Amino acid sequence: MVKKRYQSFHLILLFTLVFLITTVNPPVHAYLNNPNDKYLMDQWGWLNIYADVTYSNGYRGDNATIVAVIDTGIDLDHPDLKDNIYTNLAEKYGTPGVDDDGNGYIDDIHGWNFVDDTNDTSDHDGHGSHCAGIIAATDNSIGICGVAPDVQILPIKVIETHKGDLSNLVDAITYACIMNASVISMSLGADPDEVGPLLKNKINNVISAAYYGNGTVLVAAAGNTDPLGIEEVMYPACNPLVIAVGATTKSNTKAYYSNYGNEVELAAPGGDSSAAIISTYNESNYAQLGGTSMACPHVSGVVALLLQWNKTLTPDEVRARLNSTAIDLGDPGKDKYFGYGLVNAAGALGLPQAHVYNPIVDWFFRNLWWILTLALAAVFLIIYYALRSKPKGGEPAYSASTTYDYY
Ligand SMILES: [Ca+2]
Ligand SMILES: [Ca+2]
Ligand SMILES: [Ca+2]
Ligand SMILES: [Ca+2]
Repeated sequence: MVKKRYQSFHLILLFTLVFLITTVNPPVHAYLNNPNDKYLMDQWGWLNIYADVTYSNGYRGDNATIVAVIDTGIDLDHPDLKDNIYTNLAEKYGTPGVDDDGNGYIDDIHGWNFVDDTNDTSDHDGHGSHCAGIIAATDNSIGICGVAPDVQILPIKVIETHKGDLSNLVDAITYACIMNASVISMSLGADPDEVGPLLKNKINNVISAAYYGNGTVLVAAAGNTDPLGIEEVMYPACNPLVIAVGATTKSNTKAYYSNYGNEVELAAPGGDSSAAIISTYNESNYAQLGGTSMACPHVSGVVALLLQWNKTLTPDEVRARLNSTAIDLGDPGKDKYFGYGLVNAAGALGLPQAHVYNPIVDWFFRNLWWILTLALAAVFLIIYYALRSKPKGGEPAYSASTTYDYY
């Protein structure tokens, strides 16, 4: 009788637990003032640059700030990106086939595609979507959270997949300025020796116009060809008006592939095969990628935060601020591997360089519901066993007939 009751009790407990685990979708508790995005625990790049500090202090980017991502386009329907993609309202509510805002581009609702010269900026590669997510993936409990999750991303497509024509950069940078982008993020580049002088001159001119004329901050990837052993920074990163970004690993060492040279201005998380960078990918996916392409948007995101902190900063002032607050790595002072050092979101905004986010604590917060459920089951079990072993009535436990079997 007792044995039967004992068995059914365990079965009920087991079925209750299985029922809860399979049917209940418990609420996710944000850990203190941190984002509750699902993969935040894996976003070591976000953490290494102290984006947790800026986020918890309310610096998430000004919604009026436009960051142009010149790349392979962006997954416009991605649930973690769609709300942060710039929408040209004059074109959205305008007449199809008519350049409603008179900027020279017909129906440019979400940026422009300079590969096909159309308004279709969707991403068929994933690279552009990945870079965009590092800057501004939405703070919405799903996927990841960007460095500046409240800014708007302007997709400018210059590459279909893998390779593009550098000449598209002239119109792409000009377009970003027409659309009043505050930051231009370029996770692309070419060997400076292979860019013809005429084209280089044209691109240099539009970079100067963006920098001095529009006050736009330009950021570009240093390149991923260090294994070739050549001291060289890719173009346009090597242009003195562009912030050239090298890549670091999870432990803040130089990523083996990251190009180096005197033009490297800052370093940022780019990852390697042991720990890559997680971000949004095309077709509503997420992917782990590594490269200076991933380092560049970390800096672009911090620039956006800095412009929320002080809107009046010129590109020169932005760079001075980023460089003076960077976390020095490698040889003391500026060096050709890390530039001024690892970009530092907290330091740049005058905030304490003390993490408010810990992935292990976050794990406990996220699994609080299950931890409490299992703890409750354990308490039930303990009470059950305590009651079961307790003697009934006033008789001593050993007065049962079994006691006499000894003789
Ligand atoms: Ca237009
Ligand atoms: Ca139109
Ligand atoms: Ca998200
Ligand atoms: Ca250094």
